[in-house]
Amino acid sequence: MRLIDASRCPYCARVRLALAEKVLDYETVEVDLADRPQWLLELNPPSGRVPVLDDGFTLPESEVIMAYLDERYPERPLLPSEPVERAHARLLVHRFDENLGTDYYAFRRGDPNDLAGKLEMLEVGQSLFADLAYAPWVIRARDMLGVQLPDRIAEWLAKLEQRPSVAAEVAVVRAL
Ligand SMILES: N[C@@H](CCC(=O)N[C@@H](CS)C(=O)NCC(=O)O)C(=O)O
Repeated sequence: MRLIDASRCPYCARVRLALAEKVLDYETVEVDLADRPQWLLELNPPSGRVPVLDDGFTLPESEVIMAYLDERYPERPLLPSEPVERAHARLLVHRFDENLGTDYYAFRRGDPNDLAGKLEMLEVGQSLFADLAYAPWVIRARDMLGVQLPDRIAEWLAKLEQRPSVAAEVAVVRAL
């Protein structure tokens, strides 16, 4: 298995976290986001976005890759087993932009935003799948952007960081 990856990309981090949770062996192809290779534009047209997983076939989109890995490698599940809880976890991730992403990127650009309000309201601790899908941005908000997390979110992240997968991602971010 191969992951077309970029250390600083939080969408790639979702996939790194899922692969680490599943304890799967994989190779990494690190891409320079500022100088995307032509082969990547051809692999994932038109933008050449990362992440892209190669598991004998090519799969882009972090949310889809996480769900694929969970179904293909069912040991150590990420999604809950109960259908209503599974649906809720997927819904939470599907609504990432409105729940966090849009305001995170507005904050990063210095545009008007409600990142603080979105962090206050964030639904966490309900499923590993959703927690892993949101954690890359919360880690970057704390460790790269210097955002003071609400106590509830700081405590959730501190607990999540006890997982080797998340601790490894924190180390990646701190080395950027
Ligand atoms: N919806 C995609 C978003 C991936 C994404 O935006 N990746 C960034 C790097 S962090 C990228 O490659 N952006 C290039 C572009 O949007 O043209 C996913 O979930 O995988």
